[in-house]
Amino acid sequence: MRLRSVVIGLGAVAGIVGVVTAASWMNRDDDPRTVVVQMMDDGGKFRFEPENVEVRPGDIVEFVQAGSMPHNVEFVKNTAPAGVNLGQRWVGAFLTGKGEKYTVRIDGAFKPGTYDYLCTPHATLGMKGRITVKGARGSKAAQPAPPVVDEGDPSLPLIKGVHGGQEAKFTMVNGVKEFRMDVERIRWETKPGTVVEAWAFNRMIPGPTIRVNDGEKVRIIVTNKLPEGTTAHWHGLEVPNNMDGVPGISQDPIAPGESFTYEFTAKPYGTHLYHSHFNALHQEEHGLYGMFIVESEKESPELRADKEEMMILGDGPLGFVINGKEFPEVTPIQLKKGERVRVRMANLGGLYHPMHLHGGHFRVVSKDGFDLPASQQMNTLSIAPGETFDVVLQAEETGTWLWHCHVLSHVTGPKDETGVPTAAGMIGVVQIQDGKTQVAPISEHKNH
Ligand SMILES: [Cu+2]
Repeated sequence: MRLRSVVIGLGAVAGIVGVVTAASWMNRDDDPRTVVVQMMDDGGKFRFEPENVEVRPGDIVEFVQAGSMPHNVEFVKNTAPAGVNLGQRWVGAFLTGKGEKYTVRIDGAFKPGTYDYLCTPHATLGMKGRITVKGARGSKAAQPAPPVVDEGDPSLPLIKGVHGGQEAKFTMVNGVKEFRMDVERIRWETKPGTVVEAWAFNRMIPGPTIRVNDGEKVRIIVTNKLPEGTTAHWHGLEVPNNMDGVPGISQDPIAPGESFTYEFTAKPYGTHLYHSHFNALHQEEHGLYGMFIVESEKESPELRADKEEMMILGDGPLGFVINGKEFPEVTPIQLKKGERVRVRMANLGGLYHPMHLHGGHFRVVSKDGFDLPASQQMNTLSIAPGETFDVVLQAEETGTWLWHCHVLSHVTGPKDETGVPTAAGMIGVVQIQDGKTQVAPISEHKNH
């Protein structure tokens, strides 16, 4: 079988030439094809041309840089058919020079179905596209996708059924609260049937929640069990410059097998974070992050609540996750009617997420740990990467209420057997019980 080249999007003339060559007429329909998609940005119109292509197993899609800005191809993970593992191909490299190519072979990893993709920096400007993979040539129906995704090196520890962000254990050593954090590669279950390669503090995502008091002395011994360097950055905390975890500036990266001791006085009080600051696009998005809470009596009385929860958003190679889990595995916030909950929210992904609550409102009291001059009632709070918010919610109406990201591609999964996309990804749930009324189980939310 020869490879036939069908060029699309090079303009009308080139397109016709591509299709009308003598060789292509002589090809049978079951020959593999190369489909070209151009990455364009002329006239301020950021786009893939053509935006939609249909391919079959064995075909090749070539993304060709035809613009003046760097572009890449990022497949939107949870819109791919169930069971798909594109491995390293979820996110392609940035193409800078005209004519540079990112070649995607439609091999067995591409189950039949649709694959939405975007250019990471220009998605919000509309630079998105779709590949529809049809069944193999000669086969009548698409194969059903297998239900299980298992990615990552099988020799890595498999961490299943574990919830992240558990309170970090410490020992008191001469008045200093001492924590130990091991940084390691693992395989992490984001929901039943989906396991992804992750990089984690103490084998959980988010990493353990560090909770200390304002002005307390803390020591965190970070041991690097990764195959590459790492550092830990204390995000939002006032630390001495040499404790800031910035490679090249405040320290050398912690080499594989080595440890580094971070020591500082915890301040200011509020909701803060920690995360890797080395190869961060890879390390942080694979799960090397957690919450660093500094408690104080001086906090706004508006934050007083019966319960406390956290909502750490992540995206990238783990999928669209809340506290390291995808819907329906995200732990619901369970409240009794009348109860008040404080939710510490943070975004450690690479995209912004407008988090919308159904059926009620929450009050935003603090940002980045600092009390706002006036708290504000909201039902949708957009959280950019690196931001934290403290919000309080009063449980008023009995029921199962969604609290989800309103970027719809972050909450939409593969189609079910009826052809309707499923609920997936960044969907949290608040369940308010009054002890009398039956509320719907979370699993009832099937199509978003
Ligand atoms: Cu989102």
